[in-house]
Amino acid sequence: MKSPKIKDIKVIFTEPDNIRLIIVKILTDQDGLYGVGCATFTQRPNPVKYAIEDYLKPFLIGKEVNNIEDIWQSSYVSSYWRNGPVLNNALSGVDQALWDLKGKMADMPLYDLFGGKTREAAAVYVHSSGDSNEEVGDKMQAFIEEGFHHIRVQVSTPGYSTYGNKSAKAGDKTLTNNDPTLGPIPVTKRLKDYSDGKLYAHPGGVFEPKPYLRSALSLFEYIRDRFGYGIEILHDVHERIPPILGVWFAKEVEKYQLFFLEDLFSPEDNEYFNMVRAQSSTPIAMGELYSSPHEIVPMIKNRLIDFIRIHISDIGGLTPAKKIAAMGEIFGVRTAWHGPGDTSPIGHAANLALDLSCYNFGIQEYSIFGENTKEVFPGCPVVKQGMMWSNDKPGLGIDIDEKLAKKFPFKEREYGGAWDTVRRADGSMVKP
Ligand code: GCO
Ligand code: MG
Repeated sequence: MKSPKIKDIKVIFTEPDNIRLIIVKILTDQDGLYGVGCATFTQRPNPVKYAIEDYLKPFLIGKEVNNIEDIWQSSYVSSYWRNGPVLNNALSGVDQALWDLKGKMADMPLYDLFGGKTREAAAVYVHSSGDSNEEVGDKMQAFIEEGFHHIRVQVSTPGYSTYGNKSAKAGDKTLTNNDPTLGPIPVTKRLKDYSDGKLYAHPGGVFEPKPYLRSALSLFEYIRDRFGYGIEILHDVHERIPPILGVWFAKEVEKYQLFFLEDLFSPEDNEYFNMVRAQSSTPIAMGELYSSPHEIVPMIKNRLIDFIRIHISDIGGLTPAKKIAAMGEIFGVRTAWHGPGDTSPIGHAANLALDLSCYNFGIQEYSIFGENTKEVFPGCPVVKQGMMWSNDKPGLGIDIDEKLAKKFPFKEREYGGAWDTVRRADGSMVKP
């Protein structure tokens, strides 16, 4: 079949539910035939847009859309220096749009193109967060009644900034300095000093590892007391603790039988996963911060993780993700693609195409789509009874309503939308 050619490449910015999303649309020389892809790097949208409009677009106009692998390989090295979240998100937007086009031309949903379904639907996990163990438990109960079976649990550490919850605000009265790990300096004073009061994407504050670890362990004890072991619970450390405490924590939580423990370390501390493997059988998930094959391959090759948590657009799209999933299958590592609010519904549809077709699927993270988001993206994957279902339409099976998307322009943000600045009580930076 003669391949259509790329006629234009558009970048669409929209934030229907207060999270900045980046979409790529590839128009072909066949009227009405186009593809869509996710290029969402919510903290740095502009460089992704420039990388597409100023570099990939002139490089790709006129190329045949059939040749996805050749376009991916040549685009990947067209910058000579490669990898990293900016260039990979730009590449992902193009790549996912080409796969969407491939499915439309073959009149097949993408999972069929990838070898067909290995399961009817993809089990998802949702987030239960709260300022107390009881609040987390109550939200869990509601999710269980909706049919969810996998739930990520995160609780606030009283008086501190905690990932996955409202953070302590400056001068938070619940702060106490009778915590032996903090020493004599009045913590309340420190918090007032360091919070600059500006609005971050995630409000910052003071984080201390030991109070966090104690509150997380008390949460797991509470959850297992209240719900038993019939429900799967997950937890995201979000890289904030000194690595050796991560090794200790992975051992401490064994008795709570987590489905997985996520982001114990920052990517810079990958070597510590060797220690965890030697001392603990807690299932380990890592990957959302990886944006290069150099970070990913050793983790799979050495079986240092149980779940691949990669943010697919951060590694360049479906073309590399398919290969990483296949490598995972050979090494017994399962997939758990990153699925936060800052993955667009188009990105979630791309996750789902792999979830349904890969034998070594593990679990799919699902951040509940907002009402505006569902309007802007007709064909959003449907989630019911704790599972994500494909609509079986050709390609990714989802679209973007450009007119509606324009009604949700990017809002102004402090510092352009920086990730929150979280500091230790002594003022030193906490690395996410
Ligand atoms: C998760 C992630 C997210 C990230 C966010 C960064 O497990 O879903 O940790 O919450 O923090 O996607 O922009
Ligand atoms: Mg995470």
